[in-house]
Amino acid sequence: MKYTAAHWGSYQFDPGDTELTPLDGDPAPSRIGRGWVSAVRNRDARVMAPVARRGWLAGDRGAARCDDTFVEIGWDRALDLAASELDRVRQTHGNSAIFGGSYGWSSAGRFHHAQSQMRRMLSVAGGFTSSRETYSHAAAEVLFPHVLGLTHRAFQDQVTAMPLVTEHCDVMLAFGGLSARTAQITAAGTSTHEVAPWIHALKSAGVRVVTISPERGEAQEDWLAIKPGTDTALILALIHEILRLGREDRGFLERYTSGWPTLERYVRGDSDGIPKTVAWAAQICDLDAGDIADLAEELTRKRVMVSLAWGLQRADHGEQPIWAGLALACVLGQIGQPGTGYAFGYGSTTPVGRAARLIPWPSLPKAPNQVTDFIPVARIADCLLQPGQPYRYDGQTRHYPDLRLIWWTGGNPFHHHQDLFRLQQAWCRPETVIVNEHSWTATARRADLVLPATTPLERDDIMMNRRDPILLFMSRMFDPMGDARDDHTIFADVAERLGLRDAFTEGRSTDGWLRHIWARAESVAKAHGFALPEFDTFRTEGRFDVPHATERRVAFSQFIAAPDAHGLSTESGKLTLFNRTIAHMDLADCPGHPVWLAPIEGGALDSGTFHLITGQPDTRLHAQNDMGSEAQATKRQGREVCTLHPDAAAMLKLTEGDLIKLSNARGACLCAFRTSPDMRADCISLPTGAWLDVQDVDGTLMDVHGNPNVLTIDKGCSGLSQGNIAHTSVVRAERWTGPLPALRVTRPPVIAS
Ligand SMILES: Nc1nc2c(c(=O)[nH]1)N[C@H]1C(S)=C(S)[C@@H](COP(=O)(O)OP(=O)(O)OC[C@H]3O[C@@H](n4cnc5c(=O)[nH]c(N)nc54)[C@H](O)[C@@H]3O)O[C@H]1N2
Ligand SMILES: Nc1nc2c(c(=O)[nH]1)N[C@H]1C(S)=C(S)[C@@H](COP(=O)(O)OP(=O)(O)OC[C@H]3O[C@@H](n4cnc5c(=O)[nH]c(N)nc54)[C@H](O)[C@@H]3O)O[C@H]1N2
Ligand SMILES: [Mo]
Repeated sequence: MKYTAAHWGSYQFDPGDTELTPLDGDPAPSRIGRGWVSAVRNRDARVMAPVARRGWLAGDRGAARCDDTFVEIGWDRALDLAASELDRVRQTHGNSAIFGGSYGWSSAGRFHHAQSQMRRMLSVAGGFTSSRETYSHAAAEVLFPHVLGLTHRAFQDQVTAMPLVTEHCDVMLAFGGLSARTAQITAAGTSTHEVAPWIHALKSAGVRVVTISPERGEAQEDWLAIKPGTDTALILALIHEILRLGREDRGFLERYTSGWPTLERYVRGDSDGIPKTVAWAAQICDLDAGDIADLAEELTRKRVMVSLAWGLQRADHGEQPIWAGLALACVLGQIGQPGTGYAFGYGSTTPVGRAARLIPWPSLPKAPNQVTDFIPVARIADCLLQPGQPYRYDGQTRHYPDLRLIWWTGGNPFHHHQDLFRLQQAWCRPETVIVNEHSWTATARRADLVLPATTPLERDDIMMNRRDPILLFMSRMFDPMGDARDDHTIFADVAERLGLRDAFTEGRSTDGWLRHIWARAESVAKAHGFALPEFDTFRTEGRFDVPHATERRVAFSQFIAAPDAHGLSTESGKLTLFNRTIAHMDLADCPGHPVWLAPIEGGALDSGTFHLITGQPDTRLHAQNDMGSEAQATKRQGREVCTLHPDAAAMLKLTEGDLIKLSNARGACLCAFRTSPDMRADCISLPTGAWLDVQDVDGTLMDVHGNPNVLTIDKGCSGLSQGNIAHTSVVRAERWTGPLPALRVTRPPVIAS
């Protein structure tokens, strides 16, 4: 038996197999995995050989970096060109002109992690401008250290264990729902999927899960169908109603929080003249005032977990709902008790709240980056369009660097960024774009040099995840497709051309690195009281189960038990409900306490327009595996399928088989549709990840495949975090009466050498 792993799960196979079987013992294997092999064996989707863009070879520095033809150039020339371009840019403009932020999920496996390999190489070559935070939860990453005294990662590591919620909670307020769809995923791989069974367990135990979301979500009966972007108003009204009833936990607020009096004055309306009553929130959130009041009253009598999905803060003023949610949990006073309190990210991925012991397994050692400049990750288009311009970020006024060379590995900005037509303009600015990819993604199609990488199924690696009870030796299943090479090999060969091979590889082969990482893992295991097998034994057996792997944590339990001895690393040592540091930043879009601020789009909607919800796709990880069988099987006429309410479909006069055009001032796309009563009638949900296919249709540039990021807004949440606001946008929808353009999403024109 051999094993392998992906972010969506772990698999076993026998030598010679061409299909994967989910790992024994996984109670709910992911559907995404069913499309993995077909996606990576799809020759039309794979980059088969190193290529350069024809215009770039002829000296064009960007203007036509969109729909050009590529030329096969062979590995030697490709590596020479990559190395000499890197050298030219660092000599001419300095290393800060090289952008190695390269955001993206790449693939599971400790050693062949694409970004780690690339950043190591760029670091030994003198450094690169990096990026901070993630597209997943940037607002939380910047806010939490101020208000919780913890990094987002540290807080995620102590989110209360799921079984404790089943045992001790009466009401789970699930802002953004609780979803087994998103919990298919764990960064770096997962051996099992326990969120779908957990949702069943909650129900069997009689825990009332209240889904607060524009869509009902999976199998959840209690649904408050909130208008998108208005959760903060609802939360403030719940607090207001609890105050009106006189049932706030004053003891908790005094002992464990700072700044409550300021927030209380705001909620009561003393500071701005607007009491945040249930009636006030009802019209903002489009909910029934009586339902909000009843819910508030119930919360004061029950054991409550305030749970927010990550998606809530991927929106304009995304800091506010998660900060307000913390305030609500403080008003209820149940933080630090088993199964109640405050949580962020249950179900957003598998490991949040997993009852597993944390073991800090090693990864590829970093090399020091001598360039300290960075950008907030979602500000890439602003940076390219406005070099030198100032922007606010976490209390600083910073300036965008002048980037000349972009090297992207293991990510797909033409999937993940917002307002992709704007990114396309920005993408013409750098002198050179190099992309390592195994597939012809929209980003690879917009590169000057494309270096074909292997997939995890084509190489040996190790799956070790700090929250996973199983270690796997990932064995190669197929030979590399075409001329694909491992990212490590590619970067070692580039380093060689710069005279830096040994600095990059430390003299190790791939096998030597796997053994080295395993040797470091052995020390980690020893420190945790158990022994790992010898490397060769592990390689042969393929699987190691960590002993005594269970741990049932309670978030903030130490602080609650002894607030003086275990004070938080915030400005007051307590949970901050008004924060002086943030207040002193003087940001209109993120003042010193949670506030209701209307989002940039989505107030009163004109007829024919809808809120656009662009959540994670069920059949793939972002844009990965879109060309695999599982994602393809759900498309209609080859297009991505959006969901809308039957009344909305009737209003648009849609009939079965129609396509829809979604548009706004930023762009337009075509998609198919399905109807569902489990969706607000003023919302359309179009999952992310359909490979971008921009075509000129009757004089209009549009994506013809169903990629929502041509419609989303490229703006930061606020001057605090600068996180993306993917969930905030409004679109016009109409029945498509034009021609049906043929899709052009796979290999672009390539001239053989
Ligand atoms: N509208 C909207 N947009 C969003 C979101 C949203 O909710 N709404 N969500 C955002 C979020 S949370 C995220 S995390 C981002 C995700 O955005 P990305 O992480 O950029 O998306 P992926 O498709 O996972 O891109 C990973 C790429 O790495 C490549 N890759 C995999 N393995 C390897 C390898 O070994 N070597 C090399 N060289 N390449 C490899 C894959 O082929 C793939 O193209 O999207 C964001 N975008
Ligand atoms: N299958 C699959 N799973 C994934 C991924 C994937 O690509 N595919 N990506 C992974 C990644 S990188 C991440 S970061 C996580 C993200 O995980 P999440 O952020 O939890 O997922 P989303 O689908 O973006 O949004 C969650 C829910 O929020 C709801 N929502 C949208 N707007 C609002 C609002 O204004 N108010 C409220 N109350 N609800 C709202 C949506 O309807 C959706 O049901 O998912 C991970 N899991
Ligand atoms: Mo994410």
